[in-house]
Amino acid sequence: MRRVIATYISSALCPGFPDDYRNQGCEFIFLKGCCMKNKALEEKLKSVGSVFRLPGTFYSYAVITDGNVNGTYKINYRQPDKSIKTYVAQRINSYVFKDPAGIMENIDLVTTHIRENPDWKGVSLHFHHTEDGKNYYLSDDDAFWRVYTYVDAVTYNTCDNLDILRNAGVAFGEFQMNLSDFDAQKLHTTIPDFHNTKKRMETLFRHVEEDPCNRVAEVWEELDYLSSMREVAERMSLMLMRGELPLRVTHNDTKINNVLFDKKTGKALVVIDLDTVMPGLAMHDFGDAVRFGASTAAEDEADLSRVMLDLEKFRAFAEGFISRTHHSLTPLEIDTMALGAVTITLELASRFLDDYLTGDKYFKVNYEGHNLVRTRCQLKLAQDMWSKYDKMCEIVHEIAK
Ligand code: GN1
Ligand code: MG
Repeated sequence: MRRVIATYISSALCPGFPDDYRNQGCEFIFLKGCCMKNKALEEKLKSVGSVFRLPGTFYSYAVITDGNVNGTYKINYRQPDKSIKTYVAQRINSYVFKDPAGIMENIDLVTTHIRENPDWKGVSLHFHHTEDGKNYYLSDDDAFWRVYTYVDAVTYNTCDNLDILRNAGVAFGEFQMNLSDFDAQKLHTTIPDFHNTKKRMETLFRHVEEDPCNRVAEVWEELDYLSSMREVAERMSLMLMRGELPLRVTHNDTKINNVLFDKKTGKALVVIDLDTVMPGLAMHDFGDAVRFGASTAAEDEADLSRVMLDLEKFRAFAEGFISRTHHSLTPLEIDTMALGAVTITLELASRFLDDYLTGDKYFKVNYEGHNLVRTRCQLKLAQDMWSKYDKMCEIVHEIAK
């Protein structure tokens, strides 16, 4: 049996299978050329669908391979008129999220708040409810599930189109502005110290001392670089502690693939993945989107010569983001936009490396050493960003003027 992960499998391969979000992967198992699905998973998805009372007959599923922590599946239901209706079922990673019910309450509060804004024109995700009125389901094996109606849209894991990047900036900027009057006290802290870079570094270096998997010897070079950049990486955490930067309600996971775009117009429809909406720094949101969207390569590119910050992409995203947020950002927030990108890139490198050193328990890995490849890629990107730091600041100030 050969296991094939295809980046995009069209309806031609699996008849009746509707077009996917363009860049999203679908996982199939091929047996002698015929498309076989994982039976146990299929049964699980069927039972989840029935708990959420999805109408029609279960028809097929596909694994969406985006996302490094939760399990995401497209599930297709045949309707009495033979049409196919598609949903997204997600298994929330309970190693990462200790209070999935809290996440769902946050999502309910945040999406309701956004919808109530009379100026808001986006698409809204429709989460389904179980018979007892819950928007999540705890299955027998202690897994947390949620289901929402699939939005026919396109997402990007890498993107060279500057208009799309500008639109992503608009979407994340608007998201932040829409939540500017939201009472942060109402939110559950879904992952404590999520973007506390100082704490992330402390955790990494504690695990270096402990070396539980005997992997430290392989990564001295990476640790040396992180040590040399530690003061830079921790600057924003200290500014926050000193009260110099305002705490806002932020998304905290602003990868460009967390924006759904209209297939025809390329305009952003909705920001998704609200699992980590918590109080945070605006520049972490800006920075994480730059880390992902303005890189010349994927987040886990193994050929480091291909990994760089593209200043034109940076400019396009910054234009979109600043166009929506400039009236509310403080001068220090504007001054630290470029630093936000460097910070989050170093932070993520430290998280990938920490996971590598402690046995790959947090992020999903597709192969042995995947977290180390991700670490090296993020460090190369951080290095390139740091060499372009003055230019990034210049671009931000040019736009903000
Ligand atoms: C995880 O699962 P995904 O792709 O939405 C992680 C983010 C990282 C990202 C790196 C809860 O997000 O913080 O930036 O991987 N989410 C969590 O790809 O840890
Ligand atoms: Mg996420």
